[in-house]
Amino acid sequence: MTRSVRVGAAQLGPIARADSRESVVERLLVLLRDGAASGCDLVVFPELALTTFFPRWYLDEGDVEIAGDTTELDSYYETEMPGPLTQPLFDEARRLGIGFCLGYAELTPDGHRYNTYVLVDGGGDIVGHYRKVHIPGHEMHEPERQFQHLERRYFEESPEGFHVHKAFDGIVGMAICNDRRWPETYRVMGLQGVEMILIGYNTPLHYAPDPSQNPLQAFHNHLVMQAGAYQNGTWVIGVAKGGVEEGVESLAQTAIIAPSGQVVAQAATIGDELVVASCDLDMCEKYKKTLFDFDRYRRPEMYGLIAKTGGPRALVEGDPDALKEQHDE
Ligand code: CDT
Repeated sequence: MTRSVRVGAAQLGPIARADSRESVVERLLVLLRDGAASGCDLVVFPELALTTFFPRWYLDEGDVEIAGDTTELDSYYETEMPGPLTQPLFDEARRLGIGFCLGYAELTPDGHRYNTYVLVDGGGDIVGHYRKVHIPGHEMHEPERQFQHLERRYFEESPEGFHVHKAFDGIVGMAICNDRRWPETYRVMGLQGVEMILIGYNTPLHYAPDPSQNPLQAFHNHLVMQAGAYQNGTWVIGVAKGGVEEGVESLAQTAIIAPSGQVVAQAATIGDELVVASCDLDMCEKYKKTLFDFDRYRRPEMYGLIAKTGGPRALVEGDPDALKEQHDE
C-alpha cells in the first residue's frame, strides 16, 4: 500500500496590525475546516501566521504599553502553545482528525525569542517544534529603508538545528522562510531521510539591499524549493503569507513540490487559499535510491569546508594554505 498524505497548503492573505488574534484564529479555522472537507491529513500555515509581520517596524522607541506592562512588541509573541487564544485550533484539529503546522513568534519562559513552527498530529497532540535557523534582515533601525526587516533584532538564531519527525506515516521536517534559500537546510534533513519539508514564508517583493532582485522574487522562491526537493528526493510544501500587508507587498505563490522537483499544485490568488495535493511519500524512494543514493554517491570527505566555514574568506584572501588546511581536516 502506498503512503499518501493529502496536504493543504493554507496560504494567508495580509494580517493587519490591528487585527485581533481571535479574528486571525477564525481565518485559520476556516482553512482547517476547508482542509478537512477536502480530505486533507495535514494543513500547513505560513510563518508568523497569528500576527502581522511585525519585524517591518522598529518598535523599541515609542513602543506603547497596551495592557498592564505588556508592550506592542511583546503582544506579538506567544508565551504558551497552545494558549487560550490558540487552543480552539488544537480542539478543532482533534475534532476533525486533521493535523496542522503553525508558525508563530515564541517567547520562552526564560526569555528567549524564536521564530517557531509547531507540528500537531490528527489527534491534536504536538509532534515537535522547529525554531528558525537562518535569521535574515538587520538589528538596528535603518530609517532610509521603505520598511524595516528587523528579524535579527526580534529573534535569536536557533541553537537546535534541523530535525525530522516520524509523523503522518512518513518522515517530516520543518523550515521557515529564509531557511529555504540555503541548500544545507534541505541536505541536513535529507541526510535524516526526510520525505516532506514544510516551509512557511513572508517574503516582501521589495528587497532594499538590492532592488534588482525584486522582479526575481517569484523565480527565486520556486527555484530554491524545487532544487531542494529534487536534490533530496523529498516533497516540499511552501506556504506564503502574501498580498499587501500594511502597505508592503509580499510574494504569494504557495506551492506543493514533488520529489521530482515539479510543482504539482500552486496558489492562484494572493489571499487566503487552500492549495491541496495528495503526496505519495513512496515517490521519494525513486530519487533517494537512484541518482541521489547518498550512501553510494555522496563524497562527504570532499565537502569538509561546508561545515567549517561560514564564508569564502580563505578564497577571497587568496590564502591557498588556509584553504588546504580546511580541506585536509
Ligand atoms: N521572513 C523571511 O525570512 N523573509 C526573508 C526576506 C529576506 S529580506 C531581508 C526571505 O528570505 O524571504
